Formats: sequence, structure tokens, C-alpha cells
Amino acid sequence: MKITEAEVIIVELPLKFRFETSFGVQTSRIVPLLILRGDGLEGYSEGVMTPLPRYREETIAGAMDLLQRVFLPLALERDWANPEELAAALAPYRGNQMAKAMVEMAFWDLWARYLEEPLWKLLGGVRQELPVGVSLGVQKSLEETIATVGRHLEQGYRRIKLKIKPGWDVQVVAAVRQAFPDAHLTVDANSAYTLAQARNLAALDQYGLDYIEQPLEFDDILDHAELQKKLQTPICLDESITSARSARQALAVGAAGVINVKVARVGGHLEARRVHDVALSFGRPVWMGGMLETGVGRAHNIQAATLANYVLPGDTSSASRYWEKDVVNEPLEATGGLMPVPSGPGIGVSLDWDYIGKIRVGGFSVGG
Ligand code: OSB
Ligand code: MG
Repeated sequence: MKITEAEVIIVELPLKFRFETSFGVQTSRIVPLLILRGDGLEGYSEGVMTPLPRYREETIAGAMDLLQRVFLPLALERDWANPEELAAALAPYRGNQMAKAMVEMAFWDLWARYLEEPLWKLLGGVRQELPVGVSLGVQKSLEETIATVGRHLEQGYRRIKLKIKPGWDVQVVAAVRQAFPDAHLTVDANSAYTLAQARNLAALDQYGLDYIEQPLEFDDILDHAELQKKLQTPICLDESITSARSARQALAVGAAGVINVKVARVGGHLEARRVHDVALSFGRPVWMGGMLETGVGRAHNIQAATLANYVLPGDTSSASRYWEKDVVNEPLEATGGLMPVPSGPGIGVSLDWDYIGKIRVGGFSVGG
């Protein structure tokens, strides 16, 4: 299939909540949307890189430069036999998984629409609805934390993830556990601790957490393996896993018992499926993470999380939690903690062009 035109539209959307993590506070998202056109069809993706490199190294400015100068011209060069061929052409460029994922994911959507199949079928998915949890930012007080957790449990979310950082950890988890003795609880430190603080983290063992997400450095594996020896609670890696190779190495050395897969963090659907398969070969479960996506990235994540080893609840919460108004026309809403998988071709959502026009802050086209 030939891609004849690529358009990037950068939009800015206000979040409905203030999202505080150990690495900063977010109140809106700047989202580069990619539209690939070919054969009278369109395929969509969104970039999850951030203005500043606070999650991983990638930034919006860096990604836009690479897309405009290198990745999109390359995508328009050839008549691709399948998404595998396009992914192979992007592979020689090092790192920049989120930028490459934009191209790969939009092409998967275009390809699936061309074949008139939902993306999950082409990826080998087996699920029509997904168990979902919710990721809650650091709140203003313990009381507010308990109230927020309670509200989301009432909405049916099957797992609550609390953001922690030094000084906001054990007492929060203790209070939430006391208020909700049976809830599935996890914590996410976004790399806020060092191995020297292992004892603070071991103090969390008594609260029956499902896992502790990314306690140590964003690119570390070996210190996590050391830490895991000192913890009963399984470690879940997020930032550190950027490929099937890093997933295999992490599982082989005991740095993780669980993996948070983010399709965009590992470079797209093909690599995400490889990470899923590696974890399965180690007998370890995965779950689908999130980057506060709009309906575009959210729909991709939902499609990808239909594979068999996504057994733990993901961060693919209802779109209405994040946005007063989404950039897609279709609602992506969970009920009773289950997110239905769209059944239409491709990722199963369409763009709300009127709204996108209103919130557009930049963009460019290649080809066409
Ligand atoms: O660490 O999982 C993370 C959001 C932005 C960046 C990193 C993370 C997160 C979340 C929110 O935890 C997940 C979501 O609701 O999309
Ligand atoms: Mg995380």
C-alpha cells in the first residue's frame, strides 16, 4: 500500500484533573495527531512524547523534527507490502520509539481499514472487552486521596494505582488500604527512588499491593533486580522497557514480575506484541499502560490489549475521565470496569475535525 500524504496536527486539550506525579504536574496535553492518507482512506495515531524529557528522553520538538525530515518522507517513499515492512525500514534509526510508533501505528490503522478488519483481529487479539483500572495522581491530602479512590472504585474500576514519591508513600498506602481492605491497589513511583531507599519501599510490602511500578531510574534494569530481592511485592517495569530485548533482559535477571506495556513507548504494535510474547514465555502477565491519551491513542491501546496475556487491568480508563470533549467522535467508555473493544475497521474511531480545528496549535504536511 502506498501512503500518498502525511499530515501532523498538533492540538492542545485541557485535562479534567490536575495530574501530579513524582516528575511533575500536568493540567493539559499537547498532542501531535498523525494522519496518513492512501487509497482514499486515512489512518490515525497520536504522539505521547512530552514537551520536556521528564518521562523518557523523547520530546515533542525532537519528534516533530525527525518526523518531518526523516520518518514521514521515508513512509511516503515506497509501496509497502505490509506494516512489518514499514517497521523494518524505521528500525535502523536508533531510539525515538515514540516518534517511530506514530508512523507505525497510523499505518496499522490505515492497513486495517484497507483490509476492512478491526485492528485487534490483525494483531491476534482474543478479547472483546478489557478489565480496566485507573491511575490517580498525587492528591492534596490523605482525605482527598481516600475520597478519590472511593469514587473510582464505585465507578467499577478494578485496580487503583496511586502515584508515590519520597514523603508521599507509606502513609498514603496505609490510609488507602485501611479504608479499602479488599481493593486491588498498586503504586507508581516514576523513578523517584534509589536502591539506597530499598527499606522505604520494603515498608510497602505489608499492604498487599499487586505490584510497585518503576521505583528506580528510568533506564535501569540491574538495580531493579537487586531491589526485587529485598521486596515481596512484585516490581512492574514501565519506563525501563523500550523493546522486547529490554523486556527479556529484565525478566531474565528478575528485575520485574510484571510489565506495563505502552505501545508507543516500545515503538509500535509489532514490538508491543513481542514484549507481550516475551512476558508470556516467562509466565509473567502484562497490562496496558497509558500516557493520558486522547481517543486516538486510547483506541490503539485498547486494540493492542486484546492479546491473551493482558490479564491485569490496564490504565485504559474511560476517555470522559480525562477530557470534557475528546478528539474522536466515538465514546470510549468502560462500564463495570470493562472497556468494550470497538468493532469497526482499523482502530474503530473517527476524528472530530471541527473540534480539532478549534484546538489546533500547529502542524505540517508531507507529500500530497
Ligand atoms: O507512569 O504510567 C505512567 C501518565 C503519563 C506518563 C506516565 C504515566 C502516566 C499514568 C497515567 O500513570 C496513565 C493513564 O491514565 O493514561
Ligand atoms: Mg508508570
